[in-house]
Parts: sequence; C-alpha cells; structure tokens
Amino acid sequence: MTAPVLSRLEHRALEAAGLGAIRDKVVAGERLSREDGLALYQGADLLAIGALANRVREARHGDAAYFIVNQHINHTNVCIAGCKFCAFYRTAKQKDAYTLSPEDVERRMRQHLDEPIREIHMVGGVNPALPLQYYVDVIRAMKRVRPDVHVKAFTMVEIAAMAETFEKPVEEILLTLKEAGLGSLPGGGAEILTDHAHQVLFKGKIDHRAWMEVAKTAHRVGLRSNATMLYGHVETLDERIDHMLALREAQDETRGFMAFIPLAFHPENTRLSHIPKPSAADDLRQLAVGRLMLDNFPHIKAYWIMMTPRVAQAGLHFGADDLDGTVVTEEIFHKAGAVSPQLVARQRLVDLIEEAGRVPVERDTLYRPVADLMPVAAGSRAAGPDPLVPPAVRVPSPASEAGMAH
Ligand code: V47
Repeated sequence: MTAPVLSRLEHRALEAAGLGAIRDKVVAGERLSREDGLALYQGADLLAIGALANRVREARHGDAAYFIVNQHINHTNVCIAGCKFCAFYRTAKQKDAYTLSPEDVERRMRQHLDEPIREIHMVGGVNPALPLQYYVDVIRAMKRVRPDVHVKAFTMVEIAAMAETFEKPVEEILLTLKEAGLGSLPGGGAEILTDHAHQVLFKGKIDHRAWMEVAKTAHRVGLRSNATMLYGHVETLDERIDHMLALREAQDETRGFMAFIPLAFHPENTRLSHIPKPSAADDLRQLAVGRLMLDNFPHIKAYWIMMTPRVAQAGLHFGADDLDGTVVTEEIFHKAGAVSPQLVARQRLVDLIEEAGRVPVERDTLYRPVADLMPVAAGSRAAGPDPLVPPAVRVPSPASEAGMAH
C-alpha cells in the first residue's frame, strides 16, 4: 500500500487537535495502539479524523467505491438466542414465526431472475428444528436457480449452532456447506466481542471466543468472511476498541476477512428501545476509527441500510470504500425501524457514489470488479419525488416472512 498523503491543512488540523503523533504513525504505516484508538474516539475534530481515514482509504483504493447487486433472504425468524437488541426473532410458537422451505427460497430468487444479481446474502435465526440437510438443500436450490451466484450465508453464530445441534466439528459443517455451494460467510453475529456485552445483550448465543474460532476455521477451510460490529447500545468505547483489536489480531493470523462493517444500532421494536440511535457524527467517526485501527482489513463498508444512504455516502470520505449492495429484499432493519427503502436500484448506488466524487466499481462478493457491467435501467434517476426511494418494491413481503437475523 502506498503511504497516505495529507494536505498541509490536514496536517495542521490534526496537530491542532492533539492528534499529531497518531497522524505521524499513520503516515509512517505504523500500527495504532489501544490508546490511539481511544484518542480518535475522544478527539473533538471529527473532520480532521475523517480526513486522516480518508487519506488511508485513498492510498489503498484511490477514488474507487465498491458496490454489488445482491439479494437478501432471511430463511427463518425462529430463534432461541433471545438477543436484547434484536427486533426480528420469534419463538417457534409465535403466530408470525416462519421458516422458508428450499422451494420458497427458490421462488424468491426466481422473482428476480431478470436482475443482474451476483450474490445471495442469507442469514436467519438459530432454529434448532432444522436438520443439516435443510441448509444443504437451500444452498443447492439457490445454485439450481442461478448457478453462478455467490452464496454468502450463515453467520458464525449459525455455524456454531449447527455444530452443536448436529454434534459435528465446525470444520465438518463448513466443509459440508462448502461442498453444497457455500461461497463465503457474512460478518453478522459478532455484535461487540467482549464478555460484558455478551452477558448484558446476547448471552443466549456464542461468546467472542467462539465467534472468532468459527471465523478462523472458516478462513482455514478457504471460506472468506466479513466482520460486523454492532455499536451504539450498552458498549463502552473501550469495548469497541477491544472488538477491533480482536479482529485485527485474527486477521494477522488468517487474512480471511474481507470487510469490516460497523452497524449502527436501531433501537425501535427491541427491548432496548429507550436507547437513542447513534448520531450521524458517531456513524462517520466509527467508519474513520475502523479504517485507522483495522490496518489489515482491505475494505470498510458503510452499509447504507443501517446508516441511511446519505450518511453512507458521506462515509465514502470518512474511510469507507464500499456501500454493500442493492439489497433486493432486505427486511431485517425495517422491523427495527430503519427508514431506508427496501430496494435501492443499482443506478441509485452509482448516483450516490458519483455525487460523492468517487468512482463506482461494481464488484462480486470477493471484491473482484465486474467486467460485464449490465446496462442501467433507463429513467431510474427520475423515479419519483424522493430520489432515495426506489420506484417500486418489487417483491411483496408477507409479514410472516419478514426478518432480522444474526
Ligand atoms: O448480526 C441485529 C445486527 C446483523 C439490530 O457481511 C442489528 O456483508 C442494528 O450482519 N439494529 C445482521 N443492527 C446484518 C449483517 C450484515 C449486513 C450487511 C452486510 C453484511 C456482510 C452483514 O445485524 C446482526 C446484528 O449484529 N442487528 N439487530 C438492530 N436492532
């Protein structure tokens, strides 16, 4: 990676903010410490911190900003973990509990066959009623509909639960799913990788040691993954740093993580609804701190569904280089009150990126630029009064199949 180059003004602003030593380390390519991370969270000059992260991002990726055309499917909302931050899960007995059959998944995919979808992102609850064959059949169904699609599915939490339920080693589960067509693992379920957050928020599911062990095992068997961080609830800034340091250490070992994805907590409809949402300033700072601390992560994703398209767009100047995707049937965050539309068309992502002065690069899941760009739908720019709302939500979403998952 080339060294980040700062303007004189940026140099001075960082000096004035008391962040001169951190600036010098970053410019010299030296690793930041826990104390540096805390100073970045506490520093008053958000713009100076953003500029530093931006220069690191530009040194790595230039003006490129990545996105993908993808479809999200949440195969079940039945979950026994009972996480306090989750608005999606249901117990098996609740009226609106659902589990999609492999045929349901196939049907959902067929509804979008005319769209250039390259990735299926599938996650669900921890539903112990499902046999291992179910997961194999679902992946095979996806590959039947779209043989070339990349299946990014099942969080470390779901994989660990399968290993426990089916009494098999994690590695065997991963190899079975890989054999069926699994391409990589999404970054969910990490939440905050500390004992305190685990105890307070999600003690019904695996802790940080187990999450990391599954991630490393996945990387060892040749499956790459992402890593999320759910912030803005009960965690301290120290815990956010712990989380990132744990990821950085694991990445030194395996090099298997592709993107770090900070997820802003949406309190609506959760047991933590009294907690205010993180501010846009917190979102931008978190992107910047993630970029600066996670020096061995190639990509920092500003997930527009969680951050809103506008903040994610600004994030492209605070260290982020990726907006995730078109997210054709994302239901997860709508349950928790996210205002983002269900579908932002490919053109809208291109617009968001270009308006930010960046160069859109359509990618596949593994961040390879897509050579055969599909033509953009004519007129999508003038779709309606609010340009951030897509012309239509194409798939009717029965309430019984809506979802939030690990
Ligand atoms: O693991 C749950 C989080 C995650 C809430 O890998 C919540 O490319 C906010 O992991 N407010 C699922 N967040 C989403 C996820 C993801 C998203 C986009 C891309 C990728 C990727 C992964 O959502 C869960 C959990 O941490 N979550 N509830 C909530 N109320």
